[in-house]
Formats: sequence, C-alpha cells, structure tokens
Amino acid sequence: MAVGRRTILGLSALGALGIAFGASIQNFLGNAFGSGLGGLLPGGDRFRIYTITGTLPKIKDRDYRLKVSGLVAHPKTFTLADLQAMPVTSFTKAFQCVTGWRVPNVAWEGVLLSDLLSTVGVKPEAVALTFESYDRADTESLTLDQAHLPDVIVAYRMLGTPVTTEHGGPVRLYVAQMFGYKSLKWLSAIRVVNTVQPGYWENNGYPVNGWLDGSTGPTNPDPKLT
Ligand SMILES: Nc1nc2c(c(=O)[nH]1)N[C@H]1C(S)=C(S)[C@@H](COP(=O)(O)O)O[C@H]1N2
Ligand SMILES: [Mo]
Repeated sequence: MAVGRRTILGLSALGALGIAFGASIQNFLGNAFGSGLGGLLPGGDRFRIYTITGTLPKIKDRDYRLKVSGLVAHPKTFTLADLQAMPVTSFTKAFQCVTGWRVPNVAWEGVLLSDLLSTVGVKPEAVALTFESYDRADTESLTLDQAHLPDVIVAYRMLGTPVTTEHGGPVRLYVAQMFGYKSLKWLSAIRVVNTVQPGYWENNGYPVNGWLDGSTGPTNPDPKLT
C-alpha cells in the first residue's frame, strides 16, 4: 500500500508538521523541544511527540480503562490501579522512530504484556493481538510470539515519571525491539484474535514486523525475507 500524503507530511519537516498536525500542535512541539529547527531534525536524543489526529487525548488516571477481550478465557477491563497492583517490570532501553530519531537510555516501567495475557488466559486458537487507542485512530498488531517477548510492556511510567499525556499516558504500549510506531499511545483495548490485522502505520506502508534491525526478528522467521 502506498504511503499516504498525510503520513509523508507528518514525517518530513517542521513546516509539514504544522500542516499535518495543526498550529496548536506545532506550538506544542515548539514548547516541548525548545526553539530552533534542530529539535525536530533527526539526532539530538529527544522525543518528538506524534499524534495522528492532531489531538492529545487527556485521560484522567481514575477514568482510565484497558479492555482485554477476544479469544481469552476471562475477558477483563483493567483500571490503572489494577495494572499497578500487578507485578512490576522495569528496564532501561532506547526508543527509536523509523524516521531516524532515537532516544537512548529511557527508563520504562509497567506490566509485562505476557503477564497481562496470563491473567486473562489466552485460548489455544489465538494467533495475534490488536491494540486500540483512545485517539480512535491508531491501531497496532503483534503476533502472540512477539507479545510474549520479555521487553514488551504495557507502560505506565517512562522517563522516571508517570507516562505523560503527550507520550500516551496514562498507559502506552512499549515494544522494545521494534520501531516506535509499534508503541501505541493512549492504549484503550487489546483484542486477542486469530489473524494478524495490520495497524494504522502498516496500512500506510511500514512493515508489520517492525524489528529495529530490519530483520524478520527473533521469533517470527519469514523465509521469503532471508
Ligand atoms: N496513538 C498513537 N500512538 C503512536 C503514534 C501516534 O501518532 N498515535 N505515533 C507512533 C510513532 S510513529 C512513534 S515514533 C511514537 C512516538 O512516541 P512519542 O510521541 O512519545 O515520542 O509513538 C507511536 N505511537
Ligand atoms: Mo515513529
């Protein structure tokens, strides 16, 4: 599928960001990254705030819900407190966008996705997961194997604080071994399904398996690509 015009604009340059995301987001970016173009160009070890919709969904901690459904034995809707009561997984790893910017040594904390899946009990016929966002625009997918990697978390802390609104708080996905587009922000729902359903960025041309090294990955060998 071709990369959409909107996506090209959104990923290219400062002026284009203004067009794609609107003036308020451009101002926001300006505040977040300081003055000057440098903060928006690859390099500089800083996050760029991405939003498909041009909005930053604001979800109060007490209103947050994560609905886990589909091919599971015990569908459950988790509150933030539910997630925080589960075993904590934390590590420090880089965040890398496919467009070239990278932030090293980011502290992450949350619930291992595989722990969450154990809680609800994945049915034998399950193959993959789909992820939905409070923004009602972004979607993502992981195979079940990918979802069980020990560095895939449902994160409620990053950079030493609760995940901020701009970074997708209260809860975002973090998929350490893949490009940033897999780390869906404002996570609202996970569905366990029987087929991989490519998400928003994949429908705009990015690889469904977004491994950082460009390979087909440790758990999902694809003979066509080796
Ligand atoms: N809901 C949502 N999640 C998203 C995106 C987005 O636009 N909307 N952008 C993705 C991309 S391409 C990247 S690189 C990271 C950026 O994370 P950040 O905004 O915290 O820097 O979020 C990912 N998750
Ligand atoms: Mo990205």
